[in-house]
Amino acid sequence: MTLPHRPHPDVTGRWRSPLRGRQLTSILSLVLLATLPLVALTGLLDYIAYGPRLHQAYPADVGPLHLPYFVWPTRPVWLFRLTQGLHVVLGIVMIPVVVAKLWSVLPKLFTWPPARSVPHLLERLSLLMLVGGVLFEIVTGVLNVQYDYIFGFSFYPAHYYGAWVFLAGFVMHVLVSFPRMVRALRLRPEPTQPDELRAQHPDPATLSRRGFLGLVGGGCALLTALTAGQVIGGPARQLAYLLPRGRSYGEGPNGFQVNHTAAAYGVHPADIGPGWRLTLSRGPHRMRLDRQMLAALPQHTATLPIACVEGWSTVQEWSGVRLRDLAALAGVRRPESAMVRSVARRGAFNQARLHANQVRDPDALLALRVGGVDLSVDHGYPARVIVPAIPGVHATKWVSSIEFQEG
Ligand SMILES: Nc1nc2c(c(=O)[nH]1)N[C@H]1C(S)=C(S)[C@@H](COP(=O)(O)O)O[C@H]1N2
Ligand SMILES: [Mo]
Repeated sequence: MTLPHRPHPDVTGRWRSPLRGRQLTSILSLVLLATLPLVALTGLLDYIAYGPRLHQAYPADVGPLHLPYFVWPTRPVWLFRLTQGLHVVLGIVMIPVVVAKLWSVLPKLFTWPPARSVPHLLERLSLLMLVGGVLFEIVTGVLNVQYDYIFGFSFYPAHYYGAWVFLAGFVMHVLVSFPRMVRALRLRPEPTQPDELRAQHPDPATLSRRGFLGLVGGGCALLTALTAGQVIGGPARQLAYLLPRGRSYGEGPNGFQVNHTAAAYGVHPADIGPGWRLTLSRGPHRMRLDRQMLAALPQHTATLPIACVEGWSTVQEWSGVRLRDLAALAGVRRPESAMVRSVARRGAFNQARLHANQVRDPDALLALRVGGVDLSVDHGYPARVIVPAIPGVHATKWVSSIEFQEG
């Protein structure tokens, strides 16, 4: 699409950086074009992982923004760890590129007159959606990762709808600007259109374009170092200052992240003491087991990640009773879904519904132990759910009941 001839946007000549120009902007655009779709895609996949089919994704009803939902698989076991890790880490790592790109086109924000024609007005509206959307997603995403629900509104619908505003702006912007970017990267100046990003009265250079790009890349590398360890694990975890490093830890094999302790979620010692019982049910039929009875059932061990939407994950060796064995005990041969509830009195996630594949998977457990020892109270003692590739929020701790539905 060729737009009508553009007058130079900077009538005052106050933009002085000699670095600005079509080519710099295009290099940054190319990087964002290659990465932001991945951030958006992994974010949307994570929404599907939450189980919108079971009406437990937030927001639950998205009207026309309904995606082609599918049942989130349980294999590979690291799938959610990958999608969520990529979403959060890449989203944070790209912040310097987004800022640099916005800086590089800043003079255009002050273009006068604001709209010369209907196509120009549409282009500017799409830019408003794009820039507003990307900044909104960065701010809400980063705040959600760093703090505990500090918003006056719910993070999930805000971030979800914000993503669609961003995506709409992004697609329109790519359609309009792609040819321009390609031309600029081929170093073939447009004959009829001067480079409107180049300063009219540039100051002397203090930094080369290569130096500027190095600075941006260095920022990205630093952010990678400060975040990726929470997903990759190992010694790099110590460096991951920018992702919540677990607000507390336990002892021995229980010494891994806990976002929310039992105390924080209103789990009283009496709820999980010797009087604790697990209720299994199928329709009106129910049975109750104490922890000794559970421990006497066949035990299975699986090495599985627990991956939180806030970007961190950890792989542990869990053991306990297979969910499908518990279903069979409740008289359900072909479980279609299971509703898991917790004794916790507070917290947004004290229940979760599991899909048929999540109940039937041979590694899907009601875990009693981790790393060879009993779960600590903060990790969900007496029993918690662990299912391959499940979002952390559905790995319910301090389970009180499981209600199975027959297929
Ligand atoms: N009962 C209950 N279980 C829960 C939660 C909760 O809020 N209540 N939080 C979940 C979340 S968000 C994650 S990521 C995993 C691990 O959380 P943790 O770090 O608090 O142990 O447990 C899940 N289990
Ligand atoms: Mo989480």
